[in-house]
Amino acid sequence: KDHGSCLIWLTGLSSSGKSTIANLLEKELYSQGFHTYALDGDNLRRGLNKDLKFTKEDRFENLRRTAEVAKLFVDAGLVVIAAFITPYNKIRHEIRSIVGSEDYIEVFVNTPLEVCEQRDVKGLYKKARANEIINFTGISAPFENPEAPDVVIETVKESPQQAVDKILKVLKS
Ligand code: GGZ
Repeated sequence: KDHGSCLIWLTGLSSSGKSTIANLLEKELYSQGFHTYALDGDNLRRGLNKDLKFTKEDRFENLRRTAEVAKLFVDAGLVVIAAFITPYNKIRHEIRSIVGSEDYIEVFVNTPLEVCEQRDVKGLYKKARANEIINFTGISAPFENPEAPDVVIETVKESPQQAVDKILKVLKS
């Protein structure tokens, strides 16, 4: 597409740093004159997807609908930044095929579970350990490492700015 619209999809555990990177990426793209739109579990699960929970089936439906919405925005000429745990390779594959491989950049925010659990931004790991939350990714639900990510970010070694620079390089190539 000549307007350079595409979908940048961040996958990774809760507290891995997806939102931090997504926010900085959006700021950076905006300052470079791109029109962007950010999608995340917060804005989608409160509205369009509020009927869905965290079973495997509901996650698939959450992500499928999100990918369809993202596709509409990409068709409208936006750079869409999506930050969702996206724990299964099968659904990542489906997202790629909904949007089209040429318009899709998959970013694996690869932060070790121990580090995510230590950060525990919202205290959810603690609740999951206490069985107050069921099907919690990394504790009582699986996270499959991506098989074919376009970018891998190690937040333990790289700053958010370095992560964004890496994504921008792939975006522009
Ligand atoms: C994982 C959960 C769960 C369970 C609530 N498992 O750190 P957060 O809070 O802000 O991000 C998590 C968010 C995950 O929603 P996604 O739509 O990204 O998930 S998926 O891609 O798997 O559909 C977390 C919160 O929701 N949360 N319960 N059981 N995360």
